[in-house]
Amino acid sequence: MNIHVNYDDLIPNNVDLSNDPKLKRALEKWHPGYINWWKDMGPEGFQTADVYLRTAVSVDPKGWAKFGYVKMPEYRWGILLAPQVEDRTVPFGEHKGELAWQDVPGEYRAMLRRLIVIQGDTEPASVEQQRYLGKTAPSLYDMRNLFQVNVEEGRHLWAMVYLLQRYFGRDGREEAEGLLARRSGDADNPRMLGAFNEKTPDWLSFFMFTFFTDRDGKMQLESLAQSGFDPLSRTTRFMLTEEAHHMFVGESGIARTIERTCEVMKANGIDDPHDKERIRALGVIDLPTIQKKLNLHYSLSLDLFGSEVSTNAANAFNAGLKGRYQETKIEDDHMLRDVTYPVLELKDGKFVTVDEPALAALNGRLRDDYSADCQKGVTRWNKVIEKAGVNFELKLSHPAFHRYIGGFTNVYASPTGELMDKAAWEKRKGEWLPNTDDMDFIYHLMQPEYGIGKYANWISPPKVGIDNKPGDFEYVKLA
Ligand code: BYC
Ligand code: FE
Ligand code: FE
Repeated sequence: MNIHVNYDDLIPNNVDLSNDPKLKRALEKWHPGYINWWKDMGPEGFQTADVYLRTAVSVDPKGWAKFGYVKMPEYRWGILLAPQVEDRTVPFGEHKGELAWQDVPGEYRAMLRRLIVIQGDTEPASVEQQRYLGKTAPSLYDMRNLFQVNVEEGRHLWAMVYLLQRYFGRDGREEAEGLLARRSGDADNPRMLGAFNEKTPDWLSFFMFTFFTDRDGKMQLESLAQSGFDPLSRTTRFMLTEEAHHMFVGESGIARTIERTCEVMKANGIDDPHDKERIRALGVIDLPTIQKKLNLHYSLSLDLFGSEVSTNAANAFNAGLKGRYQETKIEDDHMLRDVTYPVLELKDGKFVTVDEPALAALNGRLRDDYSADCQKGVTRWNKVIEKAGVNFELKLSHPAFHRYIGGFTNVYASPTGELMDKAAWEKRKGEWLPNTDDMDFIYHLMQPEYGIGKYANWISPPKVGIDNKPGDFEYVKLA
């Protein structure tokens, strides 16, 4: 197995591309369109800057990345698969125990292609959503992290396009074109999933997005990493190594914002976290506004799990294409015959837990695993608040709050799960989600800070630099 990557090819890879001329040609044909897309839809205004980026140069867990200054359009987006596990078998579903597939199983072709296309579609969508954020970066450190996330999402698109071009022939090539043609938020040709057509208008949203929405990415990639289709398993396994940094950017970004708010409150003798006027006047973000952004991005991300009870999910599991989170660590038959899973549902105006067939409830289960993972980060944020001696607690909103997909669609609930009618909800939604006043405040607050080693007033510096660089390191050399 190739641990090391061939960097001589136009497209760096560990899939022996030079010995597959047909695939090589197909990818090289797609490449210019990708670069055009990056230049049109990638980070606006910074394409000629030198950015201190990590590039994947190996799939060896002990040392897979190298750091150096790169102009983003010259980033080496490569095709990297985690090493093949010898004699790997399908870990779940009707084919459990059979040798994992090295080619697309004909009967599941359409289902598999759909999963890959949906996964692929989210990657460029997020780059599009984040394209203006460089203009308001709170520091060069943060700007660099934004661009790191962006180039890696670009690489994740390559990962899915490789699968489409390598394993799906003509319709795979058409889907690969479609991935460059759709646009986040476009009225005529939008991205496929709801949250990827929303705006990421400011850095608070960016941090929430990388915490909550990239974490959906983690959960979905973990499920696909279990796949009996071995190339999908291997490519998503390597994507997960990059994903950890994206969630770090979100979690630490919010933690630094909270830390700074609490620090400024203390220094000015403000004890009441709800004293919005005074806190905002000091140029930091009040904690209730952070809670509103949390409510927004968490609820949008919950929609990404699809319906809690879903035949699509059952079919993908039965087929051996998409497993559960940490499937191989779960102790059961991995077939889910005659077992149930408790799903929160609304029945006769009350929230009740219903035992649904476990196969049908796979999306609900993954969403629960996701919520538990989110809660760990929120608990760490609350420690920052507690340590500062401020009396405030951030909370994940109730799963029925602000939902457009699944069993809670058209349900009107507050973030604590209090039910009401639509009119009452509409009247109060500005208490729970960022309203125009909040958005105006954030918009005016977020002015760029491009000084070396300097940070905008609303956010604390990080504890350590990227690649152990010192505090005065020039992460982005602006052209
Ligand atoms: N928006 O049975 P259902 C990431 C559609 S994020 C719009 O409820 P299913 C990243 C669904 O397509 C990870 N439509 O759900 C993060 C279906 O339509 P059709 C992305 C939606 O199919 C940050 C119908 O509703 N990867 O990587 O079991 C930055 C009924 O579907 C939505 C994946 O999602 C929605 N939210 O589950 C960068 C993995 N939800 O086919 C990157 C691949 C559902 O009837 N995708 N629908 O027309 C999947 O596993 C599944 O497609 C889903 C949906 C989990 C998304
Ligand atoms: Fe990604
Ligand atoms: Fe990501």
